[in-house]
Amino acid sequence: MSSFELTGRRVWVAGHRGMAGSAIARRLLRESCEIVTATRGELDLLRQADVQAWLAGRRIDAVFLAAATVGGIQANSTRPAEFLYDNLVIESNVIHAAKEAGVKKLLFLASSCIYPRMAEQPMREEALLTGPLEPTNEWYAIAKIAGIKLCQAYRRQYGCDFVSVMPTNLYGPQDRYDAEGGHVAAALILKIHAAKMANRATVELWGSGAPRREFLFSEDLADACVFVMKNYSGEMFLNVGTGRDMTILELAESIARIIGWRGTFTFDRSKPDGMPRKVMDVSRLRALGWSAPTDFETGMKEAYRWYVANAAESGS
Ligand code: GFB
Repeated sequence: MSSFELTGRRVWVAGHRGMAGSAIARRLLRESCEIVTATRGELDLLRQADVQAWLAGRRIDAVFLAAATVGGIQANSTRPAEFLYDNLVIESNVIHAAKEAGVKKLLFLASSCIYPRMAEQPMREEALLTGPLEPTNEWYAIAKIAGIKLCQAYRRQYGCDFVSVMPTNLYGPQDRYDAEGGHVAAALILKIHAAKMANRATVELWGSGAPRREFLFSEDLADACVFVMKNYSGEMFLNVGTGRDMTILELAESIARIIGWRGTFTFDRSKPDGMPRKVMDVSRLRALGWSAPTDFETGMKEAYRWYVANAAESGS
């Protein structure tokens, strides 16, 4: 097993304001490294020359590339240009600039939506590019596949130690709690909390409630990213998840129980279901020695606690 020391290193978390990046920055506080961040005002990742100039002057040893334009099924399918263009440009700029600046190690966060719509479940890393993508998120998936390929290409041609991880669906602090554009877990926390506050008896779910998804706590993803950065080097990317899934209706019922709302769910079947099932085969990462420490109930209670303390009033 390869080993990369973080102690004493200068580590840039690109995307430190998002759900994954903020969790990585918090997790790195335990690593005795120097955490470097830049706000969007300080550095626009869409501008190649700015990214190169910024990295050239900073002696960064390691990069966590968590910056991306993200969102749930509706945002993905209604803003295809942004999801494709922003993500292609951000990852190209950061990966190329990291090579130019002599960054020693880079970890790129891709997404489980890169796998074909009808991939065999649980999805193994080998399923990449074996079939057509899920139409609701193919733009985002194409960009993330390109990011994985960039890491592999820079490793082959320039010897860069750049690796990729494939997180499954996430939930946790600093997600976008937005009923229209958010991921399903955040959107349901928002909608069910609002129903409880307003004493409403029903909450509408999109689609049929039957699709199956796997949910990983963002703090566990961060722990996995630090583990991979320290312990893994290779061209093959690694799935990160729990290996367990549930239906969207089961997710909604679990969140309702945690929030303490006793109503019923209705279904808006004009909204898409998306991929019928998405659950990761996590045996590669498990064999390296990492598995998700937080059970769903504990993680979701923490996500809800964060939502109530930080985002519930503004509804954003
Ligand atoms: O997280 P999500 O929006 O995207 O979940 P994906 C979508 C699933 O939840 C669909 C159902 O089956 C929806 O019909 N759903 C039910 C809802 N109610 C709601 C709701 O109120 N909001 C939302 N958003 N969904 C994601 C990609 O695909 O996969 C992400 O959008 C990322 O970009 C992630 O790649 C891994 O799971 O379908």
